[in-house]
Amino acid sequence: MSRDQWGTRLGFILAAVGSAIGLGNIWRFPYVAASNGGGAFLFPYFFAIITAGIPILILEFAMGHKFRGGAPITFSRMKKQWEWLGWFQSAVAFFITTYYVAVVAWAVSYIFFAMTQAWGTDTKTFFFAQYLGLTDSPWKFGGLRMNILLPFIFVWTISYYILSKGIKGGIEKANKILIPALVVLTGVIVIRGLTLPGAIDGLNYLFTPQWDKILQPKVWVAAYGQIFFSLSIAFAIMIAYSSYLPPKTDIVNSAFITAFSNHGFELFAATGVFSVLGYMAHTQGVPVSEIASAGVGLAFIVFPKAINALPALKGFVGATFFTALFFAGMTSLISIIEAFLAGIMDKFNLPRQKALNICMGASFVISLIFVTGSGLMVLDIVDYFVNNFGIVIGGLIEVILVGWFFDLESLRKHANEYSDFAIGSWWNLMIKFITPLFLGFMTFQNIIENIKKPYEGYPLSALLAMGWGVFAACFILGIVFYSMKGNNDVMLQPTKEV
Ligand code: LEU
Repeated sequence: MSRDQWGTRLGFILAAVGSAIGLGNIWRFPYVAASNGGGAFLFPYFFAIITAGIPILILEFAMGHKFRGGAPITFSRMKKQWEWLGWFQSAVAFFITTYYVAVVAWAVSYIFFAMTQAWGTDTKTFFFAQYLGLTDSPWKFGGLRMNILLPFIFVWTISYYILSKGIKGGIEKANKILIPALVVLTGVIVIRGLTLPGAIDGLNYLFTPQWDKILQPKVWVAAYGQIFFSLSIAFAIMIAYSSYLPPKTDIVNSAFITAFSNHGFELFAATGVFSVLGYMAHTQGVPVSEIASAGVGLAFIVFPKAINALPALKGFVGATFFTALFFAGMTSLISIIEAFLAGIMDKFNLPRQKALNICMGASFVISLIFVTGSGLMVLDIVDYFVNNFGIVIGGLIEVILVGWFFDLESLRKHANEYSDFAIGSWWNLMIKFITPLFLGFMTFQNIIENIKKPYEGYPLSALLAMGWGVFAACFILGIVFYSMKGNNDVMLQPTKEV
């Protein structure tokens, strides 16, 4: 069986950018930044991009490209036992999929709500009580929410359709349409936002550093977590995507384009969001910090409120924002599914359709928990643990193994082989020393903090089951899949040289 392949390099870059740009940029970044010191967050954020984001992206592109497989097979080709890490990262991707799809589904509902501002004036009650039917404990599920189930199935169906068409005919095509559309839609929001009175207060809030915050380890872990999440690194996606590249590819350039587009877009979208928030603060005479600190609900509670406050074209601006969120989410969602799908197809030598049915079937069933009344709380816990521990620790193990127990230099040479500009030995330095040191220290601190103080005051049983439990499940799934008999030795070759 020959391996699927991207049609063009542009197609690959668009898909990688599409994976990177997602809910993380529009929905997650503003609230993570807001709850970690606003502008103060930007310093660790940029630090993490340079020391970890870009170097790891280059690393993963080089690995996937060189070893031509999803994360498990790629790691196993580097060293047999490392296959476990590939499955651990795939399991992280699997769990992210289960809640990511729910947020994309909310975005779909909100496109319609936005048209008539169906959310009314009390957008908080609307979101929590009416839409989500939120219960008072993560353990009280309260049944499936039919109103969410519909958009939820819609999102699953589109993902299934795109993925069943394969790399070139499905993922590449979808990104070629959705990414340009997303840029235009976000541009509309940014222009609208910046031309509103008070916009500058919102931007000041985002860009003014509050230096006292940056001494807290949690802010740094959040920054690393956000960079990993946002760039789709350390959880199998970029390894899988680059495994479909033709042999002669400019790895370094592709990685830089992907990272710059992602972070550029992140700040671009945040400019739009924060200027609209600034306007709202301006009309209500309250500080932006009060408005921006809404956590997960920022996009679904605060933003609708800001839409209500607009002088004109409320329906249009609102629908534009949520359509952007939907498109951004779709292109990322398909990439997370592809991440573990590739692992399953490779190892068990299954045709795409069959592997897709198994992978999506399993994630669909688990994802139903996010369509219940306690969905938001479970999501908050899973997202927090998966990001701050699952992704970050997966990334940490990756850089330590590859940096210290593998011929890192050979990967640098591989990355440079067809690249317009070559990466120097600074790259080895980042992978070998800087990233593991920083990440290791921060993660350790963060584990201690979380043991001392349970996250967000959730019941311990819920944190154990849904937070630490999911994290432990990634380890176990890693071992289980690693021990299964598969077909690791079949090196699938690309069909043609481009
Ligand atoms: N990188 C994506 C985003 O920023 C998330 C990932 C899970 C695909 O939303």
